[in-house]
Amino acid sequence: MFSSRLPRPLTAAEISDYREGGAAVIRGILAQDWIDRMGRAVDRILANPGSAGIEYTPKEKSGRYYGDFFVWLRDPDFKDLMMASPLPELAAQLMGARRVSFFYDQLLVKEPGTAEPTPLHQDLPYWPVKGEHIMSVWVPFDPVRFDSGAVQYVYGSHKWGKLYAPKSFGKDSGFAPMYSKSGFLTMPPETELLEGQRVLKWETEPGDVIVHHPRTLHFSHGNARSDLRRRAVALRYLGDDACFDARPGTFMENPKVQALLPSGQYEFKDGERMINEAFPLVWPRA
Ligand SMILES: O=C(O)CCC(=O)C(=O)O
Repeated sequence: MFSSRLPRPLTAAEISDYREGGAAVIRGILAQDWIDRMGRAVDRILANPGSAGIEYTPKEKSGRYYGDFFVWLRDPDFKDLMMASPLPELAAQLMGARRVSFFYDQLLVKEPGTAEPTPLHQDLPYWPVKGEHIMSVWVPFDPVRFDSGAVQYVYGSHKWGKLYAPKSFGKDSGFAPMYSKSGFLTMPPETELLEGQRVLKWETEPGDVIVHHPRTLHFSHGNARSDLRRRAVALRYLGDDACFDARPGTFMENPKVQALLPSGQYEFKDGERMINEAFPLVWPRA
């Protein structure tokens, strides 16, 4: 039986680490049966990439950095993870939200020997959403080590009051035309931005998750290990004050992403709460 409830109450320290630092590790949240089931589900997707799936690793190079979006709309295991696992309750408690809806899932796999990094970025500029109750839960299905692609987060950067223009994760991913319209600040060179900053990073075991705020700057290196895969999915949840932001230049303008959604389900008015078949209410449970 796959548990749908949190195995323990969150601690006050976990909640304040998330709110103050903009990222926190929450250990021992998913039982092994969820991990085994999702490991198999991820491998199915890797063997049968989606129509919006992106190979960030060029063909001639070693390893594989694969990304995909809205996998839950075609895979029942991804759907159960975002909806029927302990994660909606976790998101509600960390955000302090009464009602939580699901925005989308993003699969992010770095196979052994993958050089491609994930560039330093904040999530919010990529998304047509605004508000404070917006949260990502990064769920790894393999042990993650610092040299296998652990994600790193700039402490407190969600409170800097700055948003930097989105960057494409891969050169040929098809998103560059959208992002050039965003109008946000151009990010200074990464070394300059990271100089003197406290950077949070954690090695994790399957069952642990990492949560981060949509304005937190984060990045990861490639997977330099030959013995460890790094399969993970980032689940994006929206709470009480999150709503549609009609500004131009977001990833949902990409026709390949729109084609994943039931017709018209990505059209909202500015300021409207995004709840429909494609963005379902997941907490409290029906
Ligand atoms: O998995 C990674 O390398 C990056 C994760 C990320 O950017 C995210 O969860 O928003």
